Amino acid sequence: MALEEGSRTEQHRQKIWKALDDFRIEIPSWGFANTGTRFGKFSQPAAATSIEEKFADAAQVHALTGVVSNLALHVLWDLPNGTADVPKIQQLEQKTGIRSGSINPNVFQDQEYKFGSICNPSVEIRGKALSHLLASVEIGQALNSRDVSLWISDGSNYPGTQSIRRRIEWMEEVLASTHEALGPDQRMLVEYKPFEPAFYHTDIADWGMALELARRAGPKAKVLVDTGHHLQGTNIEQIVAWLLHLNALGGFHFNDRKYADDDLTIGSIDPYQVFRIFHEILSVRVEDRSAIAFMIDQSHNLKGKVEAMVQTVCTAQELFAKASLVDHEKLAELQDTCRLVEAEECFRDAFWQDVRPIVNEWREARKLPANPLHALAQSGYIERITEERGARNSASISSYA
Ligand code: LRH
Ligand code: MN
Ligand code: MN
Repeated sequence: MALEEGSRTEQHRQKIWKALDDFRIEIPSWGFANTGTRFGKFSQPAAATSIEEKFADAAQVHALTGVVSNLALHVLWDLPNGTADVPKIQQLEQKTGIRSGSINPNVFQDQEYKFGSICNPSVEIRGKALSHLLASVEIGQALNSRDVSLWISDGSNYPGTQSIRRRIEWMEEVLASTHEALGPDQRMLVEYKPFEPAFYHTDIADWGMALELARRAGPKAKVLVDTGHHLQGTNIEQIVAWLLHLNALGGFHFNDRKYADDDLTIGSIDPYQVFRIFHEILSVRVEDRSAIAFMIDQSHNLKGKVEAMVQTVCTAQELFAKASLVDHEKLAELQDTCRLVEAEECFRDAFWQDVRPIVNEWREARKLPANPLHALAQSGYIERITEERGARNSASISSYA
């Protein structure tokens, strides 16, 4: 019996180590800065106040976890001068060892986008949005970054106020022109979201619309699944299975939610859902696993930002490790013979394994701290950045007192 258990642990170890060796995750620059809700922002003394500090925080998360060598950049927030900021970013890459990850154009903040960006009835404003998308493609090329992630906030608030159909045509034109500008190794990822900031119709509201727009734009366009961008009860892993089947899955923005686009820590509300998504990915043979970008899109209004990001990465690794334990052969056999309870138990058995001791061993073998959160607390990093950034952060937030 003990022998059997020993060999099961050894099997688990092998599966988990292999899965973790392949696992990389990208973190967002905006996850380190002060962010809030539409009701206001609470300033955190340790929040990053500049692109230098965002790179420094990303490097700290990477030093502790070893799996986050890319930092996603939001053009307007991180490269306000467009391509002119590229040399500065390259210097930061050199200094920190962190590479630029996906490039995120921002066509949602400018006052001119009040009635939309790439779907705006004004041809001038659509042209302006296209120029920004093209500049983002150029930034991506200059930084050797593969993915340009497009989130289009366009939509309307009241029925009859906009032509949904004409907006589709305008959007198709802009996306085709953006696709045309992509370099040979570049991709564009189309993100969808059902509502917010628009509350009646959103121009790219779900995966069907994103998929069709990507297909029409061209072969380098794929769908980006933000796990928080679905209506309650949506079966996200089924969407993932379909996109995998169609070779149209570009990647993820991982986060968790209880109600809407809450941007909470991955797996904090429903870890089983992340497990089920990872299972879909691990159950198909893809030639190049890195073709599915794992990115985090979270903003921590209340939690410490670096702590939350380390916690995020560790949680993602744990859930990926659990998903790697599913016995695919056995599961397929049980599914094919419709042995429902046994099939479900085979699936759940992987989910309920405590993988943390093996994940910690893997970390130690890779000369990483066994407990990254504990190591962060011991490192003095948070105290140092709190002291360095505290005054800047309190000055940047006004009080209503
Ligand atoms: C929109 C979104 C999108 C943005 C990011 C900051 O809700 O998910 O990906 O670029 O948040
Ligand atoms: Mn997102
Ligand atoms: Mn979002």
